[in-house]
Amino acid sequence: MSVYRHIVVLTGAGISAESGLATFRGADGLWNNRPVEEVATIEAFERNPAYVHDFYNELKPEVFKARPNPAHLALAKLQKEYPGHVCLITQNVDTLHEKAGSIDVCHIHGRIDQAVCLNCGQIMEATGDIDTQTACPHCQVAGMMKPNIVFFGENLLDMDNVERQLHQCDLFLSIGTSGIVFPAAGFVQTAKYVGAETYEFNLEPTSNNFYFDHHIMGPAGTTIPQFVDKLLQAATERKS
Ligand code: BV8
Repeated sequence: MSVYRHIVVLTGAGISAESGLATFRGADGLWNNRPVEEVATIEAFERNPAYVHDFYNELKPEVFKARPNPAHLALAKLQKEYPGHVCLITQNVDTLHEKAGSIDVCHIHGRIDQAVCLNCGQIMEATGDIDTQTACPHCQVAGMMKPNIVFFGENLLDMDNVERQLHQCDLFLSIGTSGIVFPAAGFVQTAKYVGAETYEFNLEPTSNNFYFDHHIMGPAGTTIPQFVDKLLQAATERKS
């Protein structure tokens, strides 16, 4: 196992599965009983904001109840103890990485505990329900609040930072994502292009698996702690 200067980690819904949160495209998929077109597209929000607000308001209690699992905890440990830089990018709108102790988590698809005012642009905490009548606490305008979640057809958040991180990385780990949604599914190509070693952690090979040097199959709650221990072990041996 080498020692790396700059590790970039991309996580998807699969890393939160063992915390009891549904993934999007699995058998218990979040989208299964609600066509994604009705919920997570900017057109759906413009057409029927009340329906989209209801969907996310209903989702909040179970997301906030969930606890980080060993995969989240191992990544937080890696960030704390690894001698190189560890950048954590997530497609997930839950905050289980933060609850596990991770810092500077890059939420490219937003966060379910936040809302954004479409009138003044202010992003704020929103752990309670928001709806079409909610007034913005910043500009007081009502009816312009939106979950701070990136819907299909919207640009991702923090992409300048993501591009910078990817262009510096020498190790890229993709954990619990089906590799279907772009541009996140293309991050591994950038990592490959700059010469990084690439690992995919999943229960099964994904549509993206051609770009990965290594495939570690199994539940992330098992495979990630094992892999993090190997990375830390190699760094310790290098030091001694
Ligand atoms: C954009 C927010 C520019 C809601 C989400 C044609 C080709 C290419 C691209 C496109 C295209 N047509 C349209 C596009 C662009 C579109 C896109 O990619 N569409 C796809 C479906 C083809 N992308 C966009 O629109 C993005 N924006 O491109 O901006 C633009 C601007 C204007 C017009 C056009 C383009 C915006 C994308 C963000 C959309 N929002 N979510 C919410 O989260 O509630 S996406 C949604 O999918 C979630 O964020 C989720 O994170 C993301 C990816 O899903 P995964 O995390 O991978 O989850 P999934 O269930 O799929 O897979 C779970 C995996 O875990 C599985 O592989 C499973 O095996 C594994 N697993 C399960 N358990 C475990 C496990 N692994 C390990 N351990 C376990 N225990």
